[in-house]
This record gives sequence, structure tokens and C-alpha cells, in this order.
Amino acid sequence: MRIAIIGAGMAGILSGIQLDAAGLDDWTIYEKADRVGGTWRENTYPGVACDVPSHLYSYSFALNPTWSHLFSPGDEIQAYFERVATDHDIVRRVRFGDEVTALRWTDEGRWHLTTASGHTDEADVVIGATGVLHHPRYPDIAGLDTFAGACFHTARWDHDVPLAGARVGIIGTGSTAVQIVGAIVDEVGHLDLFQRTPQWILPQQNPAYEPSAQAAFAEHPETMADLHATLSQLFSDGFANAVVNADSPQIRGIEAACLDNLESNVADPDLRERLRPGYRAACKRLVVSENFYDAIQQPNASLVTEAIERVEPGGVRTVDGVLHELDVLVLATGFQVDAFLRPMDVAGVGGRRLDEAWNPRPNAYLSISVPDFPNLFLLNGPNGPVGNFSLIEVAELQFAYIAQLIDQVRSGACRGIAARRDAMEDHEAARVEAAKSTVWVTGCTSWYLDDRGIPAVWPWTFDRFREEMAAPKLDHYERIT
Ligand code: N01
Repeated sequence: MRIAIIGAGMAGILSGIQLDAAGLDDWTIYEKADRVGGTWRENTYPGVACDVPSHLYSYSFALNPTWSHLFSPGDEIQAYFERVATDHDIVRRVRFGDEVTALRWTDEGRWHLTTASGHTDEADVVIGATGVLHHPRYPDIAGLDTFAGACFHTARWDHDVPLAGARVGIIGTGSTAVQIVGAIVDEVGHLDLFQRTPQWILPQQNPAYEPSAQAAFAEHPETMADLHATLSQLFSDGFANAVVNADSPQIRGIEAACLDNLESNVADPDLRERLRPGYRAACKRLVVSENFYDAIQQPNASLVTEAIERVEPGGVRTVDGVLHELDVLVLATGFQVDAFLRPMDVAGVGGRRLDEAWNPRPNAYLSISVPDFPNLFLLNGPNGPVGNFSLIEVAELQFAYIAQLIDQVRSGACRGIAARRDAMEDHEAARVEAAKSTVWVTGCTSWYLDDRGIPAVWPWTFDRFREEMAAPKLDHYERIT
């Protein structure tokens, strides 16, 4: 069997390693960039780190005794993925710098793949590992292109632009912006943070692992496995299982901790009120920070809460008429989250286009398989679990499920396998119903919501996700022989 994997980020590397382990070693990863690492390769902004503990945000089969911190920085995470990929002989089998532009299901029951360079390939199975937070979302603000200074999105950080002494503006207050504010405030001349919506900020210290602790992990790897399991349960119970019920005691506890953080650490009552969120905690993805409130109270930092009217050559003008003069404008405005495989041109059975199947919005049975697109399996696909937990764990569970679908083809039980349309529609109806009681619909906007305001997210507990991923219900699948 030949398998094509698209994307050499966390999920693509995982796929290569697990396919090898299953004895399926005829595969290629297609990667449009020139290095593995995905989101950790692309996001190099100051302060980039993972707010999921490093000993949880690790492959379960490649635990890492040398994590430097409870929440390690982005360059260390990137180095980890590169190391794991090298150790498992993955890198050699990545075709770098070549973007997959088209996939076509042939009459012979294989996928025909074309890349931007004109290279073609045929594969029995395609695994889409293209990530979720991948395509930058640029804000629709009048005059943005007239700005005379440097302007870039956080996922396209321009390291040639000096920040020392500069007047820097940041638009957005998501997890990304909050990490940047804490990292650059001491260096810049002045920092303006343009806040449209205040955030709940969960306080979190970030202690370093002493060399003795790292040595102990290396000597007793089972302690890392225990820690991974403990953290996984903690995050499942504390976040993933909690958000599905807006009135869960966990959400109330998170709100209390965040409010205490605000009351205890922001001295000026006016600033405190402007930072106070007016919606439920975890409605947007919860922001975790040890230093944001401290940073925004520095004398060279301003929280700007007046709405932005337009961008001008000299800076950002707010609706109160004030021009906030800037040398650098950072767009921490998030990502387009409904692209998934697109802009790839994907044609399934009978020439059916994925773009049509995903109009008006993307969907996949259990976020993995799309009717009429046999043997095309998605990792971290539409409507899957996202939140304050490890997407590595999600991808590992999904891969184990996909491996069982691949086994159907491998064993000769069928040539192609895809979710049945009625199974996907039933699943989707149940998903939309379940989403109504989640915290994501309690009165905020966020990237979790689709164009109808319905969370495009797994709305059940993480325990249920584990159960669903344990074994495919094969009667929910159509098999092509
Ligand atoms: O983006 P976001 P992000 N005018 O979409 C504002 C992951 N992540 O890059 O809230 C003014 O959360 C927008 O305002 P509002 C994590 O999953 C993980 O920060 O819509 N403002 C918001 O404040 C995270 O959730 C880590 O009112 C505008 C901000 O831009 C996801 O990435 C670290 C605007 C966008 O926030 C995305 O986070 C970092 C406009 N026209 C990120 N348009 C970890 O540590 C948008 N905004 C794992």
C-alpha cells in the first residue's frame, strides 16, 4: 500500500512514525515549507510557547526528559519535533518545498496527487495533516495597507524589524497577543494593545525543570509516562470535560481564579474594569499567562479600548479621534479556521469536489472521513476537539482510529472506505444539538463558532471522544470493492 501524507507538522510526523510501526513503510510526506514542525515552524513571535504543559504536549511514544519548563518555549518545541522526526527517520522521506495542489480519486480506486511543481504521485490512502490554525486572518480595517511602518501578522513575524525603543501596536488580545505583550514590553519604547474584547486570564507560574529533575526523568522514564497520564486526566477533567456544560463547577472555579487574578494584580480601578470580561470564562479559548497583567501596567504600555476607526500612515486612529502613533503594527488577529485541506482542489468519487461538499461549511464524520472521498482521512479535521488541551493527544487517538480504517483496505476487505452520508448527517445533527449546552454559546464571539454561531467543535466530553476513537463503527462506512 502506498500512502501520501500532506503536511509535516505534528500530525504528519506522527502519521509517518505510526505507519512505519504498523509495517506500512511506503509513504511520502508532502510539505510545502522547507522544514518539519508546522505551527511551531511558522510561529516564531516573541514569547511563543505552549500553554499546555510540555510533559502533556509530547508524543506518548517520545516523552522528553529535557523539557526546560512546565510550559516550554516555541523554539524548544520546534527542536523537539525536528529531533523526533530525525530519530524516527522521517525527515528523509519528506518532499519539502512542494505544495500539493490537487487530489483526484481515479477509476482504479487510488488517489492521483499533483503538486505545485508538477510532480505527480499515486496513493491508495491520503492522510490530511494540514493543521487547523494555519491560514492567517487579516483584519478588514480601513487604511491597513497605508501604514508607513512595518506591519505583519503574528504567524509571519518579521525578525528584521527592530523592536528596541520602537512604538509598537498590537491588534488583538488572544493567546498569541498576550504571550507577545509579556515578552516585548521591556524592550519596546511604547506598546499600544488594541483590545476589542477583554479576556479571562488564568494565572499560571512557569517553573523551570532543574537539571536534577531532568536527569531523574531520563533515568526513570516511567515517571514521565505517569506525569503524561496524570496531566492528561487533569486537562480532560478540568477543561475538555468541563466546557461541554456551561454551569460545570470547573468553569466556575476557573472564573473565580481568573477574577482573583484580576482583582489582586491590577491596581488601577479604571484599567481593571476595562480588562474585566463580560461573558463566561472558556467561552473563548482560555488565555493562560503569568505576566500579562504585570506587563500591561508598565509605564510604557497602554491598553486602548476605543474601537479602531482606521489605520493611517502614522499609526492607528481610534473612534475618539486619537492617532496612536506607531513604528510597528502587529496583527494578532488569529486564523481562518475553516480551510483545512483547501485551497487544494480535491475531487472524489464521480468527480465530486470537496469545495462543493464543504459548501457552506466543512464537515466530516467524526472529523475524520467525508462521504464520497474514500481513503482520505483527516487528522485534526473539521469539528474535532480543540481547546485548552493537547492536540497531540487528539491526533494520536485519531490516528489509531484511522489505522483501523486503513486495515480494511490493507486486508483486502475493500478497496476504498468512506463515511456513509446518513452517518455523517446523523452525527452532525447530534453534534449541533449537543453544542447548545456548551460554554462556547454563552455570549461571546470566537474562532470556535461557525458562520451560524454554532461551535465547529467536538461538543461532548473528551472521555466520549476516547470511546468513539477506540474502534470505528464499520456499519457507518461505505466500502468500495
Ligand atoms: O487569535 P484569536 P490568536 N479589530 O483568534 C482580535 C492557539 N494558540 O492568534 O475577541 C480588532 O484567539 C480579536 O478580537 P475579538 C489557540 O488555540 C495557542 O491569539 O474577536 N480586533 C481577538 O482578540 C488560540 O485560541 C497557543 O473581539 C480584532 C484577536 O484579534 C488560537 O491559537 C498560543 C479584529 C484574535 O484572537 C488563536 O489565537 C497562541 C479587528 N478587526 C495561540 N479582528 C498555545 O500556547 C480580530 N481581532 C497553545
